Amino acid sequence: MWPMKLNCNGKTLDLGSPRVMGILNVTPDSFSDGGRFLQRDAAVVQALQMEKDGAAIVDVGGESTRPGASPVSLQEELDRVIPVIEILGEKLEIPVSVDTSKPEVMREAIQAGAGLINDVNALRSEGALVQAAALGVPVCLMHMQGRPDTMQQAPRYDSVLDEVRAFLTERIGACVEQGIPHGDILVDPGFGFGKTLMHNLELLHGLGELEKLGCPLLVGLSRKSMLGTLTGREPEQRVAASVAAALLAVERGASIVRVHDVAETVDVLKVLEAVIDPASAGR
Ligand code: 9MG
Repeated sequence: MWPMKLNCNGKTLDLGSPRVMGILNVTPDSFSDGGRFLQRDAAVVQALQMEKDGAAIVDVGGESTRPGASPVSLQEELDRVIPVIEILGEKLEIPVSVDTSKPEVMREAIQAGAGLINDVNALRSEGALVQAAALGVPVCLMHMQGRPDTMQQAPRYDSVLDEVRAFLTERIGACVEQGIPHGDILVDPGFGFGKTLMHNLELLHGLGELEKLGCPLLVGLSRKSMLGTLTGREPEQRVAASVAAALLAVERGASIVRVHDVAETVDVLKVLEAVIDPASAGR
């Protein structure tokens, strides 16, 4: 069994019960166009609210990984995320993670106070694995088939569950060989990253199989297009579907759910926990 508590650059992430990771996208389309300083302030206010609402960690990202999104330059990504992480490192009691695949952003983010690396590219970018190992913080390795700009064009698998498991097994091995302790590794099947609706549903159905990897599972389903396909709703109207998906993921073994709607997800997980362990209710 993996350690219940992760040391995230001096702040603790306790995985003794399922946790919520709040999504903080610091991209121009995420906050109204009021200039950099106003956008930074709005991001900080949103993160503080997530902490109040019960998030256990806030994930800060400056490059969209949505299907079809174009890459941003290193300098642009640094300019977006580092000032926000610096402020959050001081103002939040909970840890901050950095959502990036670039080794330079990893380094500067951890120096600025972030405590976990969330890499949708599973540390495959040049220099990322060595950099992450040197930084000594927990890492989340996510499965993706292809690249964000093209990944949804024609995803195909013989067995999505087997292939995701094999990929994550290989990446865990690469990390351990590079000196990242097994107990500092989280894994994520990467819902929506090079997967059709059927692939995503098969993965969610069989999520429990990934527990055998021996690492905490992090899962992101919040407002994703698979929920739009199932409900016919636009992203902002997918709160109920997102919360249901988070609940299903936690029931199948997810330790962390990455969500936009923190308060709603925290409430539902409180109900789940109370039903599983009535003695915990009201603690
Ligand atoms: C950055 N990002 C977007 N979607 C994600 C997901 O499903 N998992 C993780 N770990 N990161 C994600």
